[in-house]
Amino acid sequence: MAIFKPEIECASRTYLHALQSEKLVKMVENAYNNVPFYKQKFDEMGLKPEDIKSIDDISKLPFTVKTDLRDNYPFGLFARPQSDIVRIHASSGTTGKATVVGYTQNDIDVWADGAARAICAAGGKKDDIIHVSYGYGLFTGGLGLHYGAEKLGATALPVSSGNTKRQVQLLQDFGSDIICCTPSYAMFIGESIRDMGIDPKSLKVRAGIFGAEPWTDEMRKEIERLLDIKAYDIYGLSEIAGPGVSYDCECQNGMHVCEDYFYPEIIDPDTLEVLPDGEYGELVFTCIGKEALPLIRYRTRDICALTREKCACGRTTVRMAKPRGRSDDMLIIRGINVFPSQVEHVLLSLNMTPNYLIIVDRKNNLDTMEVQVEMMPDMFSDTVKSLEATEKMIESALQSTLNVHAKVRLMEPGTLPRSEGKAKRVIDNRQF
Ligand code: DLL
Repeated sequence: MAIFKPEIECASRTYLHALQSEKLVKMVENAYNNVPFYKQKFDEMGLKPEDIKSIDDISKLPFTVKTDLRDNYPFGLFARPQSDIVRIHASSGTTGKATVVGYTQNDIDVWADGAARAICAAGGKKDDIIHVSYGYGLFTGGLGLHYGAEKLGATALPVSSGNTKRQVQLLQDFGSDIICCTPSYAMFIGESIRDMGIDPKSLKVRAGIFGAEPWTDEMRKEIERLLDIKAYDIYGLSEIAGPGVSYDCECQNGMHVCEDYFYPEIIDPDTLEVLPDGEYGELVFTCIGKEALPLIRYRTRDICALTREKCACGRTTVRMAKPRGRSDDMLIIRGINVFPSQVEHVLLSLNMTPNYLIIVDRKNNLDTMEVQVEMMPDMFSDTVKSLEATEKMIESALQSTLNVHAKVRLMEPGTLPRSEGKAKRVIDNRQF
């Protein structure tokens, strides 16, 4: 299968090391000179940009966490003036404020390059139609794969998510070759095709690029069976770029990281020590190829492991395992990130009690979310009608903050479980 950028994807480890070193030195200068947050951090540590001479010095650098983005909301960590920013995306923050990411034209090119590598690794070619069913908007999924498809020279089909019958119709009528969406939506489309009595073999689609949420190899097999395609994993996060930070090749044996742009490390989330290849820990990225948001040692909270063993596909870039979970409490519901603290924030802003429980399930392969919240004692005497109206009001407030529908159930005061230690806020019945 073709390789989009063999000079990088198949480069020697020595070459990659030299390239990463050169890029790290530049990015550290950019961060220090243009982002007051980093200047202050370096100064407090007594660290100077000149102390960083190669990628081997990376462990001298401070970590960055999601709350640093929130504390500098919205544009405080940007290293470029507004006039150089050509795009903004955002994802869920831990409370009411989103995590905001800015891109220069070069950053968009870097990101599109990563996404193009991913599509090419999934067998995508110039004469393919790439059916993009990730959401378009502030979420990076839709536009990420879209620009990747164009960069590859293929035809991007910006369907966006939802309206499953129309998705199927377009797959039939346009003869899309590759479909991109979340794995749970791929399952749903596959089942809809089956329920509509359509033989998946009658569709031209031959591969899918699925990510934005955890999924298992069993689910991969099921999607491959339902849609009669080969299913490829793709990973990314808004803070670093979006989809295409890493991607599956035909060996489906770990995702190749675009390590000329995003330098990965695995750390022990408690001691913050760097762990050797093969050991599971928290994934950390340094954006050595980006201008507007040069994040240093960004803690993704995703738990996974790295390997630098050469892959049978010929690529030499480091591979990451499928993320196994998170070192924080973030949930991914239908591909959208949700923090329990966001739910709490909404409830408190509506003067509700902070006694709540989130129940996540998967029905017909689609994630569902229910928020049980205890009534205030004075609500207990309200009529059923007014309680239903309150539930609807909370549902709509949650929808507008989380971008995900959550069913709300008001519970009698004192009925939700109490804990003597950490409150248990989430019951996740899904099997990953
Ligand atoms: O989900 C970017 C993306 C879009 C990736 C489309 C792949 C395809 P965020 O909304 O910022 O960005 O969410 C990032 O989603 O830290 C992981 O926890 C999770 N995630 C993303 N891809 C995968 C994957 C996009 N392939 C967060 N497997 C990340 C498991 C994934 N988890």
